[in-house]
Amino acid sequence: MSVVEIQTKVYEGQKPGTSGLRKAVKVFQQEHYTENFVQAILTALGDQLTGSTLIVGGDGRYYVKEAVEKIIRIAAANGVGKLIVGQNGILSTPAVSTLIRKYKTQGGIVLTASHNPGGPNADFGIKFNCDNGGPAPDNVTNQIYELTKSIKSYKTAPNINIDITKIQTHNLVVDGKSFVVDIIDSVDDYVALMKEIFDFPSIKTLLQGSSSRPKFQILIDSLHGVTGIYVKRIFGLELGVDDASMVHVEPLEDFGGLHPDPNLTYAADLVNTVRNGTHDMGMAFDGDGDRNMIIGKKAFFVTPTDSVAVLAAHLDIIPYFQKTGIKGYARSMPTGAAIDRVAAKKKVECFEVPTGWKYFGNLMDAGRLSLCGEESFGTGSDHIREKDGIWAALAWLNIIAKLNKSIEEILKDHWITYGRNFFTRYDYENCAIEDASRVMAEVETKIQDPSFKGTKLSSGNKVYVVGEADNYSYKDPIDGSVATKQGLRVLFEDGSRIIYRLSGTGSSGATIRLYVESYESDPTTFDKDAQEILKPLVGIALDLGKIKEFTGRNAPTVIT
Ligand code: VG1
Ligand code: CO
Repeated sequence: MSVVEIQTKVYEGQKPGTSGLRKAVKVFQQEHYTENFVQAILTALGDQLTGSTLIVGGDGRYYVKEAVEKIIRIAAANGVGKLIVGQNGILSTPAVSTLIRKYKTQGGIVLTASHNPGGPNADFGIKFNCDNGGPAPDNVTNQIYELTKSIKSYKTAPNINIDITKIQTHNLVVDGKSFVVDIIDSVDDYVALMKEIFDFPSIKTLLQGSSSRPKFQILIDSLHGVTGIYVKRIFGLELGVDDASMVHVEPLEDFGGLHPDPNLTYAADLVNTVRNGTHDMGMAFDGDGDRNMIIGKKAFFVTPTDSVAVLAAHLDIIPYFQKTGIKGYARSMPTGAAIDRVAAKKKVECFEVPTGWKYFGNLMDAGRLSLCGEESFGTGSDHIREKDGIWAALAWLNIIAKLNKSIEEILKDHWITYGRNFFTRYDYENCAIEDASRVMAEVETKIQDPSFKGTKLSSGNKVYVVGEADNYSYKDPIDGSVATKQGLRVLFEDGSRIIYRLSGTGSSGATIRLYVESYESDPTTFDKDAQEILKPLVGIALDLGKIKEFTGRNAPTVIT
């Protein structure tokens, strides 16, 4: 097999966002566009590149197969020693992280736009994960981006044709050097890891029922994303869940037209079925399998903020943490602070990091973090370096099996012990970039005024006093790196918070995210609806950013 060098031109805007490069499929399909970015990833590996092993796989969306084919050829031509590729190009994001760690590779390339829709007219994405299994940190993605700005050519071995549908090892010689492509089962290694972490026998007893307790009925919705194949193996084969309880479990290139984002809006089917049915628990996952939504009987909603806090409170039930100990907790900045209260009570270290899983990795590598979460339906632990949807569902089941309580009872007990952090997020998707920028500028100007601190803001009969306000920046406690401009924060004296951010995962336009949180210790409030409790604060937030005026929107696209 011979190598050729292809001349190319620079494409503007190949800057990775919160989680990799995400653009419309049509953008990736432009001549040399995908190749340029892949070459930049490989070049950025520097000394590690020659003879390296990399994992390659994606969420099964449209264009994954084409991209895998291109990566195989470009990797071969650049002196990579071995690629481990999921069958049909399919690997969930948590599975890629698992494989990088298990086979101690130099990293992996994840082909996904995660929760963004798929298909020829929707989105695609490419993300690089480093040798710890986690998304590349800012210094690496910046380096990749710099390389894309000056690229003149890329190398490829155009005659390589590998059948990625069959599990098989291909030994090639490229330019006189050995090059191996190992097509592997997409699920095996991940399942093995889950079985080491959790108490599968007791989860199985819970799901099958026993003489002392009826079957705990679950309904799983994979939204036609990648988790379908993992769900069928783990819940179907290993845990004996019947087919009718697992829906949308065939990965499809366009997710069957669904928006593979597990929230109350896009997983409405699941929510309605559970609301009207007899299920004890419903769960949904996103396109690439790193997000999860958990609901209880009659669709009792568990916010991601509460979910990670409840897991934190009961983490010692899970066999993995009995072995490793509980090293620390963390959440992303906009995530509600419920887990902080658990950490304080249990005297465990707790960190706040910017949005995006890449910020948790250093803490985990340094042995200071066991469990973390994001309000965006991301929950995970140091078993890998990505958030992990199926892991979160299994963690809940393991805890339910032990506590022998319903999800609602577990939550209510939690609030009695710790109080309740009411939380909501408003997303204004696909706004004009100028409109979204005006909202952010409006808030930033206001909060930078020295007199803003101490201001009383009111809505209805509620008055909130501003304690602090800033544009959030974070210094990594391990390597000292600093991330600035991570979101505008208004922190009130009573602990309530309003946060404004622009999304870094969209492929066009701008999405404003507004996060609102308030803490209540009065048990008479616990049963109240979050929207009702947070209404005054939301009103203040909308006014402060003049959101209606600048965006022309009367309501957000998604409320969580
Ligand atoms: C969103 C979420 C963030 C998450 C990121 C990647 O980012 O807010 O918490 O880490 O998506 O998730 P942004 O910049 O759009 O707010 V995934 O499942 O799309 O990889
Ligand atoms: Co995802």
